[in-house]
Amino acid sequence: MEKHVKTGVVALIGPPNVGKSTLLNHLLGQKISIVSPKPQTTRNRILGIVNGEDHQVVLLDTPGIHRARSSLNLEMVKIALDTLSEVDAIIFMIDTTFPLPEKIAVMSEALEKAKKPVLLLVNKIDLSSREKLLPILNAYGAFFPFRAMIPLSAKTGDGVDILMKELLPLLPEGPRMYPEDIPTDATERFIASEIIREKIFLLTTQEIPYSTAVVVDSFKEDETSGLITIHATIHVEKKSQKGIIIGRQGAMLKKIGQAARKDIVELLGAKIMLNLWVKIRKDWTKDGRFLKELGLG
Ligand SMILES: Nc1nc2c(ncn2[C@@H]2O[C@H](COP(=O)(O)OP(=O)(O)OP(=O)(O)O)[C@@H](O)[C@H]2O)c(=O)[nH]1
Ligand SMILES: [Mg+2]
Repeated sequence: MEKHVKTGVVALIGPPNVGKSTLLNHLLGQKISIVSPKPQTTRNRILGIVNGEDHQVVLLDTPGIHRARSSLNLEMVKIALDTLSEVDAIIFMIDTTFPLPEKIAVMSEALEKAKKPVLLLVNKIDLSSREKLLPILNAYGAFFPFRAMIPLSAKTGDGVDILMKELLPLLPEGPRMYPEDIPTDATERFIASEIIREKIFLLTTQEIPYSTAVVVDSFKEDETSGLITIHATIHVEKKSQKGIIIGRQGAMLKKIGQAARKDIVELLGAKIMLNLWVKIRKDWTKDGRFLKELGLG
């Protein structure tokens, strides 16, 4: 009989930009979920499988919960809140700069409704002093019956051992749900499109990252040479945005392509040929059919 371990599904939720995806990557020991200093980087639910001698945690990274207006953002928040119904435990993450809990009534309602054990993580302690933590822990502790409140740094890993120590007792025992050598259920195609999107988040400003979606149109490996050729389209909402993404004499598109290619090479451990196109897809952020194609809604 297969060995039983602590195993369950855990949602990683919280406001945008607090470090949810950084934590997922840290726990996986590799980059699966994209990260940027801009809010609303993650748009889909990203599944990461964290394996240990005595555990397998299926961690669901989600888009940051915020007051959404556009169809795209409403879908993102819905994805985050919907995960709460299908998990064994919830990790609710804030960071040390985050405002006090009264400001996030939407989330307390969602946490109460879920009726699952919830851990509070206060991330980015590497940026803050111990004295600043105490009022945050007091305020959040009065706001919701968290099973534990854990200060940590997803970047340095400080406190992550305590998180695992508090999390594992909340999970049932059973056989592993996934083989031990796969870190995610996301396809290489999808991760490649996300890496390209991350470079756009890192290299462009203002509304550009939020007006951009990336679709991998083809992904082909040459059997003999091992070369993987990827064709991807960067969709923007209007002409001016297309000009910015392409840049002067194609300089911006080249920069995005080079940075993305480097990461994709690292991820796949193969030679990569990356071809990028930019297309105007008017008002795609409101186009339900296209959002569905992107796995949103
Ligand atoms: N100093 C410091 N920075 C961190 C830490 N964790 C994350 N960051 C930074 O915070 C920013 C946001 O990190 P993400 O992991 O993208 O945050 P997120 O919560 O997934 O954001 P959304 O996907 O937009 O909801 C990035 O610039 C990270 O490098 C940390 O522990 N310490
Ligand atoms: Mg994220």
